[in-house]
Amino acid sequence: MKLYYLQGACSLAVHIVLEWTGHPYESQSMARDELKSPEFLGLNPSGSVPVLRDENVLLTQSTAILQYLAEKYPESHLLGSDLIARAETRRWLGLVNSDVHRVFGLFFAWPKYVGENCKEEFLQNARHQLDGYLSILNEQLKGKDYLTGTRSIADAYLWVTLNWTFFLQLDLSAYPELVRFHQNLAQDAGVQAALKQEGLA
Ligand SMILES: N[C@@H](CCC(=O)N[C@@H](CS)C(=O)NCC(=O)O)C(=O)O
Repeated sequence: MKLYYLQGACSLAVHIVLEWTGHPYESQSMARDELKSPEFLGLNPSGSVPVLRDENVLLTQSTAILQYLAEKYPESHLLGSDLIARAETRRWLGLVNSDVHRVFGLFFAWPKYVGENCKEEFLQNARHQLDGYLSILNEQLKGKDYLTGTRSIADAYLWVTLNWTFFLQLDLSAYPELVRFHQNLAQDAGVQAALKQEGLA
């Protein structure tokens, strides 16, 4: 099993989940420009991470990879124990991947969308969208340590996206449950190990 990752990117969620499964794996750090090399485009034509190779299985897309790992290692209990619990995990995973991650992408890549003259308004609108999602997540975490009540693949992904707020200097203080969630999970042994692997701790 081998993970291709970019330091601190969404692939860190896969790195954390690989640690949570406790099974051996390899990981390969990629430089951003290497993602567009012919070799890497052969693995993922989108030129993005994460990419996971597991013998003859080659997977892209964070949600597919995370669910693959959770299903491959059911003893890790990272997806949910019954139909409803699994649907709940996928619901939060979907919100983090399709909505939260997408909006963070606007902060990281705003020059792809607007010129310097529109930057401020664009980022204000992005912040407004992000706040909508953060409010929902903050509410969901009230009285819980994890999104669905028990640790799942969705938590790893949420943790990684919240980590980006530090890099982007986005204030999270209006969301005390998210701050608590981020601080608690930062102490998790699997999170610590994945950060260390990526040279971030
Ligand atoms: N929909 C994809 C998005 C993957 C993605 O956006 N990866 C980013 C890192 S978070 C990336 O590789 N960016 C490099 C680039 O686009 O040049 C997924 O969920 O895996």
